[in-house]
Amino acid sequence: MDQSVVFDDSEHIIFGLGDTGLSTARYLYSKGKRFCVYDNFKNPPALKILKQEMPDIKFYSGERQLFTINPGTKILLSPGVPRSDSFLREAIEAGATIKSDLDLFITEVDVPIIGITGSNGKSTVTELLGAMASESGYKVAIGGNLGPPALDLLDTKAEIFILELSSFQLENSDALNLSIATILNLSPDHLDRHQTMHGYSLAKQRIFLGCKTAVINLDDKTTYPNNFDGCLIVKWSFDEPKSGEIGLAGEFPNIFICFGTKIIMRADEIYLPGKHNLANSLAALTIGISIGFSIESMCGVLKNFSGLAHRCELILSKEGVNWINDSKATNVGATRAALEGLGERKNIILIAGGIAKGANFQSLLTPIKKHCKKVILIGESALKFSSIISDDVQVSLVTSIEEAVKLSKSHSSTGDLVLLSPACSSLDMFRDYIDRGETFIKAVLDIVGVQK
Ligand code: UMA
Ligand code: ADP
Repeated sequence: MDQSVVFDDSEHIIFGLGDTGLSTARYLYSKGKRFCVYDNFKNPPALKILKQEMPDIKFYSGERQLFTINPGTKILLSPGVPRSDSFLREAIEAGATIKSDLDLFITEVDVPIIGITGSNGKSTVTELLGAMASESGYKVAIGGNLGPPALDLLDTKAEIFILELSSFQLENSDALNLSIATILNLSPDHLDRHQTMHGYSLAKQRIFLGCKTAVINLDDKTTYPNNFDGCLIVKWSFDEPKSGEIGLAGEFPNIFICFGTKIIMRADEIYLPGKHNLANSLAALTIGISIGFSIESMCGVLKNFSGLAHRCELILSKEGVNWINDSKATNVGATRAALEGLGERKNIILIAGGIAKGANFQSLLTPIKKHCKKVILIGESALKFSSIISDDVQVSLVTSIEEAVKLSKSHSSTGDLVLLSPACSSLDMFRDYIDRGETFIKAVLDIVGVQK
């Protein structure tokens, strides 16, 4: 630890120098504000860039007991830093207030900002809606939790901003007064950070603070605002819609998406597979209609949008077996959606496991029993995960993705589906979910071979 005495009376302290911290530093620097940067690590990812671009800005790490925190100091907190951090607690006790990059962002924007949160589907809906806005003729910028950070979007001069917002970001933000805010769904995630589902839900609920319109899923009460606070409520569901709502009508296989009594399109024309993507599509349509996007353009997007990498992505079909990369399934809700959306009879070999983030796997018991012929587990949670799987499903524990792919190859036959959908975060074995997905793709192509 550096023992030199540090006195810093900066008006703002940026805490955390990753993507968010760097975007915040660039913003404050461009405004000529007095600020410094603090990080628990001596060499955080963006330090080199900070030193190059803003050589006069002070960076501190580890000197916290020598720091002068004045009442009124604003800590611009990176989403990855938990509230339990001891420097943060000391700072709050000394009278500092916590703000987020989003609090700064909204002061600069006078066009509509749409905020999207939920446990799953945020990135998909954000991208879908971005494409819908573009097709409807708007200059749109998208970012937030899926990157780039919000403040990096300011230069785009967009007519609409669409932000994916995580519970971590919302926890740090004041009322964002969004034009449209939505919680898509809620299932256990990040319980290691928020402790309980109640705590997690309260963080998500902050998206509605001061919003003009709240978009809710009528089938899921966890998506309703706790306090209506005078905002307009717009609704979607899988049921037949009332006037002003989006929903479904008709009998299988002729199911139609309707806006009130008006038919918009056939549900089976949506390109993305699975019931969860039907939900995502209805949410995106409801937001789009609320803001005035062209219905025709939005339907065109839904018919062609092929989805994002690492989300139920087909990477190889060989000898009747489909190999699917769903590495972005970092919680049980996402893996459940993949099993229910893609599974038929017991034809899935599931590769799962990693860091459970405080969740238990109980809600996967039924879909695994129904759809999986085999489960292959990796990572920190493998033993805990295996304990919930019933005896009639074969389970193997392995130590690498490559081993999991080899085992899947030897157990699969025509009509099967090998699905990497971990229900866990990847950080025990990989850099991130992208690294995990790419490792899987490489192993499949190396071990199973390319398509003939
Ligand atoms: N740090 C500390 N102490 C800590 C934790 C972190 O000093 O206790 C420092 C580290 O040096 C770290 C820096 O703070 O490098 C920044 O940390 P950060 O984790 O907030 O990272 P950013 O690079 O700013 O990325 C954040 C989001 N990360 C998290 O929420 C953990 C990114 O979402 C987001 O893309 C980015 O802002 C831009 O908005 C990632 C994520 O995993 C993809 N999000 C979670 C999720 O999707 O489930 C919520
Ligand atoms: P997020 O940004 O919330 O993590 P993504 O769109 O990146 O959401 O998808 C993450 C994972 O969740 C993927 O495995 C995807 O298949 C799954 N998923 C997407 N939409 C939903 C939904 N509405 N309900 C449940 N799972 C979903």
